[in-house]
Amino acid sequence: MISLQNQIILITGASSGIGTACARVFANTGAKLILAARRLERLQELAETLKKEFNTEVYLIQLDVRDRAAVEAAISSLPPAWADIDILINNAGLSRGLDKLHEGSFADWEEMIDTNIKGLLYLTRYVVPGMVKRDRGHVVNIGSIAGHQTYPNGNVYCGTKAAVRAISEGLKLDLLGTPIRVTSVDPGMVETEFSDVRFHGDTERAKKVYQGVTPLTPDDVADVIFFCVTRSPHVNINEIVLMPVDQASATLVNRRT
Ligand code: NDP
Ligand code: 8X3
Repeated sequence: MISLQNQIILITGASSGIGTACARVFANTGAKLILAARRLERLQELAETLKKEFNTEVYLIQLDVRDRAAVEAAISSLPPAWADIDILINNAGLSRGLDKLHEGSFADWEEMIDTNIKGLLYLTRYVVPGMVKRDRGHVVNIGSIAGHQTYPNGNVYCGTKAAVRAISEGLKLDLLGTPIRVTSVDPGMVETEFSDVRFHGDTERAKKVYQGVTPLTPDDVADVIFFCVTRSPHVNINEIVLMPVDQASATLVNRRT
């Protein structure tokens, strides 16, 4: 297992769910964390907690990953002590709506495509050249079971996660000959704000998604990411699919109630 002491880790979507769990797991390793999301207040609260609990050095970026110029500015203006990113965790993402394709919302589609695909690409494009130059680095993309199996009404979200899977594979191919690692971590059902966001704040509907099952927790996913980034430098975990025991496929879930 390699040490993460003084490694610089950039986590997008750190204000909630899997991103926050990653920040907590890595905060306890001696790594320095760059945390990015739109909700700066949440990041500030998280940073305070991590400093208090683990004495972690944290740098915050209020960032909408859909804004290419903002991503470029954020990465190019990092102070020298923070600029040499070792690990990029492309976690920011969301689903919007659960509609038949022919009845879907253009705004929902654009938000998902701009965040899950284009945002991930922007971060990758601005961060990876530095990794290539320094001859070290690891990119972890958060995909989904939705990128392996399309489910009814999941159309565009599933399409974005299939794209993440293809992009991870493409990046791995293009980085062959460098020591940079690329991993796609693809969870099934994880209880986070994901369903609240999908259903535009309809909390009752969101709660039903997790009713009668034991879903994954964000910590379960962060644990797997920790495993991937701490393997020996010659080992690349290409892809991991993790699911709750109560889930057999994107659509087949064992509900006890
Ligand atoms: P949450 O809604 O809890 O967290 C999503 C995070 O993404 C938030 O921190 C949010 O921050 C950030 N985000 C969303 N849009 C943007 C944006 N435009 N710019 C910057 N940050 C953004 O959901 P999860 O933790 O579940 O989701 C994390 C990732 O995991 C996503 O890629 C999701 O697709 C994936 N995933 C989730 C699963 C699940 O069942 N929950 C299963 C499989 C994959 P803010 O709003 O502050 O900007
Ligand atoms: C999130 C998991 O199955 O709700 O990517 O799409 S699912």
